[in-house]
Amino acid sequence: MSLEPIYQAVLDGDAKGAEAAVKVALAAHVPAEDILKKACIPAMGEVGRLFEEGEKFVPEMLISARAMQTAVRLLKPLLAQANVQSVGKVIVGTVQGDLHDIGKNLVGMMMEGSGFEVVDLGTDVTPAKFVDAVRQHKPQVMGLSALLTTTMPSMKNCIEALKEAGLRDQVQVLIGGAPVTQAYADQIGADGYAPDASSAARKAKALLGIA
Ligand code: B1M
Repeated sequence: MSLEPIYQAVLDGDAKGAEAAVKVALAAHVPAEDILKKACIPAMGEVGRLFEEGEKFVPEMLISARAMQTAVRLLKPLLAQANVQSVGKVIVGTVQGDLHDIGKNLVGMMMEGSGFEVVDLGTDVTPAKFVDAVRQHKPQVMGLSALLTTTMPSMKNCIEALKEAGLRDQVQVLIGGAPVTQAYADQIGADGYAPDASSAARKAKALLGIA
């Protein structure tokens, strides 16, 4: 079936339309992952392109993001069907100065779906907060998300803060987000990079040596 109504509703920032269209697709047994990957994510990509070209503005990006989040709420139970036994604990957060959370939320969901216990620290998370969370929750993986080139350096600051706190050896640092690359991960000494939410969950398992 065509996923165009979902794509269009997210692009237009029509949350009610997105909700209705997702319900129709789910009723027609379209897999949740297809709805996400073939309609919602491309629609947000198009929003970004239109923003770059000056055809959309910040408030429109925001209402598209809300429409996407409405769709994602319906998909979440299907994407994150909990495994019986936890394979480990992950903390995720969007780094300091950065308020983009859709990608980070998807990473959390896919991690949950892969059997991880997820602690979500939210957005605009300072290196000190990440360090405190590592002390408190003792995760095996710390996942950092950044969507702005200007906030990427905060990822490096988080790694430095872990080193200063003597915790660097206790947690695997996984990074991602649209401007982030494997080369950047190597440059700042992160343990891993993943380009999207599904590969983030796979990479987290690989870092822990889980098949
Ligand atoms: Co902003 N924004 N935004 N924005 N925004 C971008 C990122 C931008 C690329 C748009 C553009 O110019 N084309 C641009 C950044 C340019 C740059 O730095 N090079 C930009 C800008 C400039 C800004 C503001 C500065 C605009 C302004 O105020 N003038 C401002 C900054 C605010 C701040 O953070 N301090 C701003 C604000 C906003 C909104 C609040 C309006 C809204 C965010 C709402 C929200 O998140 N709740 C917003 C949005 C929606 C976008 C775009 C359009 C969409 C982002 C998104 O949700 N994509 C975005 C353009 C774009 O990305 N094409 C843009 C969908 C999401 C599923 O993808 O987040 O990439 P993504 O996540 C993916 C992967 O990256 C990966 O997996 C995810 C799923 O597959 N991933 C990881 C993410 N984190 C990971 C972590 C991992 C592994 C993988 O391991 C731990």
